Amino acid sequence: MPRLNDQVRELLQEYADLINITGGDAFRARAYEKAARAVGGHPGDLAGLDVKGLQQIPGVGKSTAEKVAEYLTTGKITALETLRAEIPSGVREMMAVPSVGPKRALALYRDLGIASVDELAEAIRADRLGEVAGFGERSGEKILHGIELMRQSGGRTLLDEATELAEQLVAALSAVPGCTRCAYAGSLRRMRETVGDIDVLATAADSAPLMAALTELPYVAEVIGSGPTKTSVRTSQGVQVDLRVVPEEDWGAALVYFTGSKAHNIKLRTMAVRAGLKLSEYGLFRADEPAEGKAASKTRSKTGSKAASKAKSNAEAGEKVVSATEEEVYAALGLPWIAPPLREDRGEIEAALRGELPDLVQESDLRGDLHTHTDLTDGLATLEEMIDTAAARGYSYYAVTDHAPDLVMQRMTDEKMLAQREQLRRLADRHKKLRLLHGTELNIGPDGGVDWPPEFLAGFDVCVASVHSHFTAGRDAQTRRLIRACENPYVHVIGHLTTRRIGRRGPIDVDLDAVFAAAARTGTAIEINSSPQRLDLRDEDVLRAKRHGVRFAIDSDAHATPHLAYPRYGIGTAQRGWLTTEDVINTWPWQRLKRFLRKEAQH
Ligand code: DGT
Ligand code: CA
Ligand code: CA
Ligand code: ZN
Repeated sequence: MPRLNDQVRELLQEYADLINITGGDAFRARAYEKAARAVGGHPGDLAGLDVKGLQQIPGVGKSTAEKVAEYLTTGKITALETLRAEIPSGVREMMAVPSVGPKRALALYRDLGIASVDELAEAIRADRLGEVAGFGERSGEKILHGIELMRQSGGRTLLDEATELAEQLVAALSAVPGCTRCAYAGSLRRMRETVGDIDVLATAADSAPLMAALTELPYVAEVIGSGPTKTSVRTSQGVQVDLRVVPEEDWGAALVYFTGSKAHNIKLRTMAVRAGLKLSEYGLFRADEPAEGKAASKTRSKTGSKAASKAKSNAEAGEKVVSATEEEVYAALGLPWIAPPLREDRGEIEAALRGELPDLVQESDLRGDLHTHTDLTDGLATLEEMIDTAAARGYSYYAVTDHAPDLVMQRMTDEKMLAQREQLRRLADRHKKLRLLHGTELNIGPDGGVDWPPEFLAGFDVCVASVHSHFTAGRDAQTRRLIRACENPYVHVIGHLTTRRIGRRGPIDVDLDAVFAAAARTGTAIEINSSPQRLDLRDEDVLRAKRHGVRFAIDSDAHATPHLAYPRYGIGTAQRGWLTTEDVINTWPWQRLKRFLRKEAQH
């Protein structure tokens, strides 16, 4: 179940979408959209607020406040229910397909009766779209591509929503009498960018109370299956949860097994077989015979008391080897414990055997954030609010990087930027322990140029530069523009390099190796944008960039104070990319970072 604020954000966004789809007042729709963002980014909990209290939130007007208050007291918004009744939910899903939008979704529904994404794909393949005005030659192709993107992430849940849900589940199940251990496993523990379902593992002598507790949670909408070892449910948000309960002595083996990945497990099992062992979710056992003997060795059922079997010789067939912790399981295979984000069979087992596992960067290693926004551009919070929140995180440095003028809708000017710098310098007195950096997020133009001339750029402490336009330029053009941005002595960090939005927009077409080589050569860091919708650069590319000697900045790209917590997700991507503190510039002490930012001195 997402945070209450996020639930309300979703509902207000849906209301805005439905106003748009039904051809309602676009101005009203925008107001609700803005309110949705305001509520989602509001640091305080909405629970218990009344209409007056809700109106105190900047961006929330009276009619929004009334609707939210109605939801808080009755669990429903009547006006939203009315619109929902008018428009099939599939039409709103169509609107979410990249390049469709509300107007086209409505036209498709009204003129062709298309009421779902599946029907839309069908109609395009049958060449029926041409009949509706406003669809050009290549629209069908583009929409199909958009549908494909949505399906690739199809049904997968973003990391922030999955993490919040999993933490609630673990807290609820840990409180059940008889539960001795509980944790989440699967792709979420490995910090994959999206998860197919959430796997929770628990230990108890009797599994029944835990299974019952799961099925009775208020946000569980459907029980898919329930038995003594496994129960699967679906939440009201449509996320599947698998709960497995094992005896306490099997915790280690079960945790390894259900954390995966499948490829990592297969490698481990092969190693176990070679060592005359057998690894399953039930534990680690001595095999009947050495692996060189029979291919498929059967496990003899365990006889005698646990104490007696433990006392028997190691050669005893079918004997359970202690597996109360993951460390014991790995140790029995001759391996050190391997951190879950590495468990993808990308060379981690070989590295472990050589004693060369990376000392992974941790969230607590981060000393600052180098990409954040305020309400001077499209952020929700003021400069003071952002800085106060950053200070509370215990950072030693913090950069404010509002958008630059070429992103025209943000209406940035030289004067505004310089005034913000003054204001930031004044705030420095209030935060003696937090070094404030004045920066900007530049726009990388189609030719690789950026917003301001060198004289103006020289006034910033740090510049992030990102692609915000010309997403469809060809591969050579994209590669050239990014290399040129790296070569700019005032550009310190390339923001969200591929510009993808998970499930919404694919990456730009670019020769990443060429850009990584340029970044390494010029001393330009590449961002791991920690927003759960982006996670850009993604894990495999981080691994590749690291081989080129690239340095990274793990940043929040915060547009509201709660977003300053996003780096926990970027850290997951960094760990999956094998990064250490040596690779990540915003784990470095200020003096070292300062040298890195004096880029021009290096050429
Ligand atoms: P997901 O849910 O698609 O994001 O990915 P996972 O990795 O969480 O996969 P899931 O939920 O199907 O299974 C959880 C873990 O259980 C998986 O990472 C490894 C283990 N597992 C499941 N099925 C198999 C299997 O057939 N063979 C092996 N070796 N392990 C399996
Ligand atoms: Ca899973
Ligand atoms: Ca699963
Ligand atoms: Zn940004």
